[in-house]
Amino acid sequence: MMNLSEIAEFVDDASRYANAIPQLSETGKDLTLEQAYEVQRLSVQRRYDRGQHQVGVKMGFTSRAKMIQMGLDEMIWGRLTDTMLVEDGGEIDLSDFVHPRVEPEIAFLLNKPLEGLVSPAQAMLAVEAIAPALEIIDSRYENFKFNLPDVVADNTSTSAYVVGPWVKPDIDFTNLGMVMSFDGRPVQIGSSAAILGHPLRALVAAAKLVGEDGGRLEAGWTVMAGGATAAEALTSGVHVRLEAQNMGSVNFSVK
Ligand code: OOG
Ligand code: MG
Repeated sequence: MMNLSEIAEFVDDASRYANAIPQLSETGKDLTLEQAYEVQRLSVQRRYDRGQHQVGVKMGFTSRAKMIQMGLDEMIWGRLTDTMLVEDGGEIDLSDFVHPRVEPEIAFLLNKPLEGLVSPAQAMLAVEAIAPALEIIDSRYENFKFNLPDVVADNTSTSAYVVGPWVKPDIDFTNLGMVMSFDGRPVQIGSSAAILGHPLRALVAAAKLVGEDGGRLEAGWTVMAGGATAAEALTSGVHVRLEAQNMGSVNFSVK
């Protein structure tokens, strides 16, 4: 049985070198959820040790569509580092990933810290801007299959994200149409309301979950609210665009 640091090295290497690994839970490495978050912390620490730094957090399983697609129904969170950010209009290389998928999200930019139990109104006061965003998830597990501790240990499949133009949060973003297209053809259509009924609830949940873990959301951080629809597999050469009503668009290409 590997200890938690060895498991952290195992999942970090899988992510670093884009190698698929068997599910921890299928190979005698059954973790509690608490141990899984510790593995995540240790594995992302390895990234910090290589010079990366944390720039935010991402929420997972905040919509029914995502829960149904992956067969899990508990909210999870992971850590974003600076090297995961892909510029709007930029390009990613499939060889850097195992089997990437993309999902439409909303990103929050914070201008003050948020910690623990906060009300939606308090959370809103910490929002500098919001933006349409695309998350590129890439489970390191074979066949993109995992249970809750597996995916938490794997930094909740986080691999890259693209953020569109930041807009002042003075628009009502409760229920805005979101259309994700591949080469101009809509592949997922949804609404920001799919994210916990209101994406702001994802920010409230992020402050709570990170607080329970002994941390807080920091000023300057980006918080990804979670996929509003199911994720779509990426293929070579595809151009991905998300158009979010009243918010603008964000896009990237796959080499
Ligand atoms: C886990 C990550 C979930 C989301 O937005 O719901 C997530 C996965 O689906 O691989 O990022
Ligand atoms: Mg996501």
